[in-house]
This record gives sequence, C-alpha cells and structure tokens, in this order.
Amino acid sequence: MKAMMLLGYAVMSLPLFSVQAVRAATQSPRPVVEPGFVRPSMAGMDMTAGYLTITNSTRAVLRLTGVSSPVAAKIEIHDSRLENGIVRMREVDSFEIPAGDAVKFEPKSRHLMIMGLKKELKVGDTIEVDLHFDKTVVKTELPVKD
Ligand SMILES: [Cu+2]
Repeated sequence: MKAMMLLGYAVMSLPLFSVQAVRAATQSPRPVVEPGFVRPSMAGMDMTAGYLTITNSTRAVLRLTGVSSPVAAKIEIHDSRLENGIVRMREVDSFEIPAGDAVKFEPKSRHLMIMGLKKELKVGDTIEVDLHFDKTVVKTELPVKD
C-alpha cells in the first residue's frame, strides 16, 4: 500500500518537471545560432556559401533581417530550388522563424551567399559572421570546411 502511494506520487510529479523545463526553454531571450561551416573560396572567386542553424526558443516570431562579416563586402540570404533540373538561387530579403521553430541553412537548400571576400578562405580558417535580428545581433564563428 505504501509502495503504491509512492509510485503514485512519482508519476504525478513528472509532468511538473517537464512543464518547468519547457517554460525555461521558451523564456530564453535570444535566438540560438549553431555554427555550421563555410566552403573554402575557389581560385579566382571572391564568393562562397555558409551554413548554420538558427533556433527560435523565444515566444515571438524571430526575423533575420541581415547578415554581415568583417571578411566580406556583402552577405545575402539565399534559397535554392530545383526548377526543371536546374538549381536556381534567389535572394530572400528577410527571414521569419516562428516561435519554437528552428531553421537549417544547409547544402542544396537555404544558404548564406558570402560575396566580396576580402581574403582567400582556406580549410582550417574561421570567419566571424554577425546575424542581425529585429532586436538583437548574434555573433557566431564558422569554420572553413570542404
Ligand atoms: Cu546563393
């Protein structure tokens, strides 16, 4: 009888813990940026692509309004689509991430188009990238990988 009551208590208290965990996660005031990588620059080319993951653990829609880096003249947010067998890229002005959602920038999909590189990027280098959101800027570092 005593064992049954203890078991009942343990089961009852579990939901409380998980509610608290969810609350802590949704109250995180800043977007979380998980670094991916950038491709090395090709010989004679001053552009490359970058990849990362942005998690919106806030309770509001998060808007990525721009991306910049000290090593590039310009970074655009690009979407890639397969149209009639050809991969086409198009620029996206700003990018909305719903509350609680995550967005992945990855090869053959959404990417950062890094243009006007001020130096050659080689495997092993790291570049600083600043992500500009509506109310905050998140700095991240992306390693250069093949
Ligand atoms: Cu592109």
